[in-house]
Amino acid sequence: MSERPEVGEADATADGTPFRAGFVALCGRPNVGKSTLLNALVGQDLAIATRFPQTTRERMLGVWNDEAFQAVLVDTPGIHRAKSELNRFMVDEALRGAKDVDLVLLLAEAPILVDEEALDNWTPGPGARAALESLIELGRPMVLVLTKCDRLPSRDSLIPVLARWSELHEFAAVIPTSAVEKEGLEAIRDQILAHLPEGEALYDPELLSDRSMRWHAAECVRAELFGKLGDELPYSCAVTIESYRAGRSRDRIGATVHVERKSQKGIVIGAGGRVIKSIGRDARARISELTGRPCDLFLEVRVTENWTKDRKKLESLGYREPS
Ligand SMILES: Nc1nc2c(ncn2[C@@H]2O[C@H](COP(=O)(O)OP(=O)(O)OP(=O)(O)O)[C@@H](O)[C@H]2O)c(=O)[nH]1
Ligand SMILES: [Mg+2]
Repeated sequence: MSERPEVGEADATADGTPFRAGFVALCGRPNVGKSTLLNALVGQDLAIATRFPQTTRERMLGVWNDEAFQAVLVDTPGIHRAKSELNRFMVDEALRGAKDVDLVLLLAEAPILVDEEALDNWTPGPGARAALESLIELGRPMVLVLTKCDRLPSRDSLIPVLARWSELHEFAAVIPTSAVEKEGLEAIRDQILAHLPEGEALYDPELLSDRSMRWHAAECVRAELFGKLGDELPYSCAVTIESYRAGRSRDRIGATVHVERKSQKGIVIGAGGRVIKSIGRDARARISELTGRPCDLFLEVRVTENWTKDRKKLESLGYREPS
């Protein structure tokens, strides 16, 4: 979470109840749907979401302005067993994101199980339990959000799943959801409202996220790297923005894609520059979607040897703890 701004006295909402404002972290294992849910709640694609685990690397605050509250939603990286320096940074970042918040939404995928016997024997896996344990240590109220329920043949199959989860922790609520079908979002809203303290909005309601457009532009490029480069290479890629000039009618952005090894550079560029061109074209469209303005995007690929394993190099690429 970021520094909590000073809070003034709350104004009443239209129905006379006091306005509420605070922080809500979205946490859980990689790929469970945290970024997708944040986007669904705020109603805009602020956080990149891909079919690959470990897409999100840094915290991002997305501001959800409801008539009764302002919830500052904290998107976090997935909690997992980290091996590289980059992965350790990501897990630390996730736990920093959940520290001192008013509510933690613990997201977990609803298991797709068809036969009853498998359901009776089902229990959250070791990774999910470890994520839960590390969040319990932070001592914040927690709501369990079961995600991707649209994939289930029947919602009845959730009853034993909800029961197993409830044996592990006293959640304030357990909510089956589908971000894709916008199901369960109202129940999440109710829980957020119940947990936020009374107070004025913490952020300017015009502000969508706490991150600069430069940061979002780099994320847009990363999303396209995930979309266009096989299963492994995106994990070796980082993106830095070298220049961002807002012109009168269009923005002009220069970015570098960092890879870890020389052999990776050729793959990112592709024969005749085909791959990098298509990454650039689609990233540009994503950036324009966010800014509402056309832009030119110039991409360069550079080898920053073994950057995922070296704390100093990570910091130089922007992955650093807040000072
Ligand atoms: N069917 C279905 N798929 C979903 C839903 N929510 C997310 N997904 C998919 O799950 C995948 C992962 O989604 P993300 O939002 O990136 O997950 P995440 O938890 O942020 O992942 P990391 O940032 O990697 O930890 C994407 O392919 C999403 O489209 C849902 O409600 N239903
Ligand atoms: Mg994510």
